[in-house]
Amino acid sequence: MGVMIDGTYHVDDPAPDTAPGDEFKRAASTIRNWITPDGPFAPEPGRYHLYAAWNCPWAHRALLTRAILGLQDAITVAYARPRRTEQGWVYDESGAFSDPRLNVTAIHQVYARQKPAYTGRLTVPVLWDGKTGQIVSNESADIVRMLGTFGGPNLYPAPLRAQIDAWNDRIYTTVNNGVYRAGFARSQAAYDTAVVQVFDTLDTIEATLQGQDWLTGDSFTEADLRLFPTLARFDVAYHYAFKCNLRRLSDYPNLWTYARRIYAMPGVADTVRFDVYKQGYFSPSELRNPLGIVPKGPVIDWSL
Ligand SMILES: N[C@@H](CCC(=O)N[C@@H](CS)C(=O)NCC(=O)O)C(=O)O
Repeated sequence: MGVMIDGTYHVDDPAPDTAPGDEFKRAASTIRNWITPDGPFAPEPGRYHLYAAWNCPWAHRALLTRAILGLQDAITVAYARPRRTEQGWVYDESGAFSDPRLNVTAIHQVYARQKPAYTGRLTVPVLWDGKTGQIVSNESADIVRMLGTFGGPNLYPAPLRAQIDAWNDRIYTTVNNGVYRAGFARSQAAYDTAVVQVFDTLDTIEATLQGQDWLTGDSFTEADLRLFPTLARFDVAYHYAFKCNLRRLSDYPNLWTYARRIYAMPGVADTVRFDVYKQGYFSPSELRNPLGIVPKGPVIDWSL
């Protein structure tokens, strides 16, 4: 996977993703403009374009927000191919994995248009502005929040914000990124720490969902939205590919019902591609899956 330095793409990545203690460390996003009613980035239908990949859980946050807020016609999407190449996330010239707006063949081509010249990782999701030709944001948490300015149900209502923030913090560290800290750990100790945290939080959520439908009580919020991408990938990918195998999602009665309740919400199933998750997470990797063989199972029924 490459990086960009001063607007130029470099195939070799000089900065490893590990911190002291052999723990996986995710780089911070750096393009963080905001959509606001009075501009310069105003919420106008048809103006913005989302660079996504079906298998990326951070892109999934943005796809879910688009679906749940009913913004499918307002925001266009380009889905990258499931497996990265030495060009990073790539797009075909046509078909299901092509870019209908700029017709780029790699995400680095979008970052290369940025002014001032971009330096950093070439990640998805990217929310791109067709009017200025610039990236609005490459931070999924911000994209989720700012798509709320287009209308639709409020997923971050003021009275619940403290609760949502607390869930988001814990779920980001120990679950959304926790599964990566387990799967990408470079030592037994780093893996042990991460995997225990994943299941501690899932156990807490299982207890919380005893007698209530959503994390904060009666209504679906951003906290539920941000948990779902990890749940959707759990049994098909993280359980095996990232060794998060103390339990399966489907072993938790409340969590499993909850995950299927979200899957049954209008538009949500259209954001999920279990086949692509397997292709992506079982990509050839010298450290984890040298031959890139994709397992056949598991067979899971997501209907309620
Ligand atoms: N902070 C970013 C993280 C996004 C991210 O790490 N995306 C991964 C794919 S799941 C990526 O594109 N990685 C490419 C790279 O780091 O080179 C966000 O949440 O938007």
